[in-house]
Amino acid sequence: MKLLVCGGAGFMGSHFIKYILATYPDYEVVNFDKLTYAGNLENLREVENNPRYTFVRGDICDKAAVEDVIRENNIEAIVNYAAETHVDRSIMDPDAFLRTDILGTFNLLEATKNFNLTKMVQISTDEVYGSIEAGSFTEESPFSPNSPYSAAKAGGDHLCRAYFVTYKTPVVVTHSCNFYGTNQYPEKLIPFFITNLIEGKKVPLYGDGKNVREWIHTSDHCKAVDVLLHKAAPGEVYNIGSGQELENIELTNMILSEMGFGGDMIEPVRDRPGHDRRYSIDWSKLKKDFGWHPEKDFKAGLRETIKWYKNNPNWWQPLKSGEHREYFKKQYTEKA
Ligand code: NAD
Ligand code: TDX
Repeated sequence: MKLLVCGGAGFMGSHFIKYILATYPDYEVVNFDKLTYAGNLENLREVENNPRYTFVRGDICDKAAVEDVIRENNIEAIVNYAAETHVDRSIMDPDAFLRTDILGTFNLLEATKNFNLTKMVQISTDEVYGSIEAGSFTEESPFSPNSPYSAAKAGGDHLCRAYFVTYKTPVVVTHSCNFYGTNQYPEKLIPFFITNLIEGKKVPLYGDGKNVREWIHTSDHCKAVDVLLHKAAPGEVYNIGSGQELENIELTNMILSEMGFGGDMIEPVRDRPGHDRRYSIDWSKLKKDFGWHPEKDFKAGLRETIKWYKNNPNWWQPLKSGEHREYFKKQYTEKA
């Protein structure tokens, strides 16, 4: 198969490219990525000389560039990871979120339709469902997004549905819980807190720290997307979850204790505006239809992730310094 992975220089997209090249010896992958602040070709060093891997710099909002990359590489299917992804950035500056997460998705749907591709997998998030006090979101739960990020992702997802209903475009949408693992940009909770602690800095915990997130390891997410790329029927929607729910304060304490620090390293800061209280995903459909289930033990995965950041300062230090430092100054670090 000749696969176009959009956003393949980011965190999960780069894991997926490495997974596909290792799992399918006859597959060819084209990575189409704009290289925003979140795109990093260092994530793909180990495959950059693989003859089955090609990198093309481009923007999914650029219709002609999307058409060119598909035509020139005889692409058969798309997996779309390209998005603006950080909720805090969407609160400060939503513009790029609306363009990439809605208009970019629209361009990929148009291309999937016009080039008669066999499948487009749209990687989306549990955040489109909003916040849930008890129980878990199913694929039938209504959308109720609360941040510019989740509203933009919901817009892209609605277009996917409309393209299937109207044109029978073979698109499959995923709604996943929070990812964790190596190579995650150090603005998200787990890598931000780990790298702060390595630097001897405190970790800013929003609000009362009791917001709940569900966490899935990169390896389990790659396997789920593999199954959906090959087996899911066009027009289907699948939740991808793990059951590994934690309050932020519980997760923070796990990171602190694993790294040999105490609660004095927590800095309570003002809450994120519109902060969703709890996400929880019912992924029984994915298990029932394909037998997929998460395999990675969370504590083991977290330990490996911490070890990776400790061993790879050359990867993350440049991302917290220089021009990037301005962003970290603006994070919600005002005292509560
Ligand atoms: P990321 O922020 O690490 O990487 C995004 C990648 O997309 C970067 O390489 C960036 O350069 C690229 N990109 C951004 N705009 C682009 C554009 N206009 N054209 C081409 N490339 C562009 O992302 P991630 O955290 O790996 O998330 C990947 C996908 O998974 C996103 O769609 C996100 O909404 C979804 N998701 C993420 C999580 C999570 O916990 N991180 C959870 C659920 C769903
Ligand atoms: O400094 C922080 N302090 C803090 O308390 C940061 C960065 C986060 N938090 C809290 C906010 C959330 O409750 O930790 C939780 C996790 O925050 P993020 O890592 O920013 O992730 P979240 O907002 O849950 O969104 C993530 O999961 C769903 C991804 O960024 C999205 O792309 C994905 O769709």
